[in-house]
Amino acid sequence: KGQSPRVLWFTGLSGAGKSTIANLVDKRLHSLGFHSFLLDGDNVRHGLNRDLGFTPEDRVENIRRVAEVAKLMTEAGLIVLVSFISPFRAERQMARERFGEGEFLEIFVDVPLDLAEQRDVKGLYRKARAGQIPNFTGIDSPYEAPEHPDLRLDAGSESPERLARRVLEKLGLA
Ligand code: GGZ
Repeated sequence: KGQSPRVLWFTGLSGAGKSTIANLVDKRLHSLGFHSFLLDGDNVRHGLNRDLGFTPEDRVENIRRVAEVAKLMTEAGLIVLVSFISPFRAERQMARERFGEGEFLEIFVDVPLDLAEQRDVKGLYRKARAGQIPNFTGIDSPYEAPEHPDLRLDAGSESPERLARRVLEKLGLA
């Protein structure tokens, strides 16, 4: 306790593959007998945080609540995977500070904006460019890339499967 990661905090642009990679890692952790849980937009933004949108203030509050929930879950003994854009350095730092040394792993799912936009898996970038989604990260809302992430994943050129494996290697589990 106090040394091994309890929180795997994935950060990166929309469409970078955060949740895909986090899901693969989560499944693998389960099959290895770990009790883990994935927090992402699907299970948090539709419930606990459904009062929040995408203004800078709302994103700050979104991440604050997510960090607090992650803290509670680690206290309950879970390994928590967190998958949100979490665009601001200050909030990621704030989240890190809730945990002990070595317990928090910041994982930067790094994809060039133009590639995320080209892939546009959900058609959101196109809508954002058309002015239909205000405050879209990378278009008219900033993304502050981590300067010293614990792990950087090159999502521009490697598959989610490979990148999930890199996370497990980092944990000493692959
Ligand atoms: C960014 C948005 C926006 C705006 C809706 N900007 O690719 P997705 O769809 O599934 O993931 C994105 C998700 C981002 O929510 P987060 O809670 O991760 O953001 S933050 O950490 O900044 O609070 C995207 C969708 O929500 N989405 N509007 N304006 N992404």
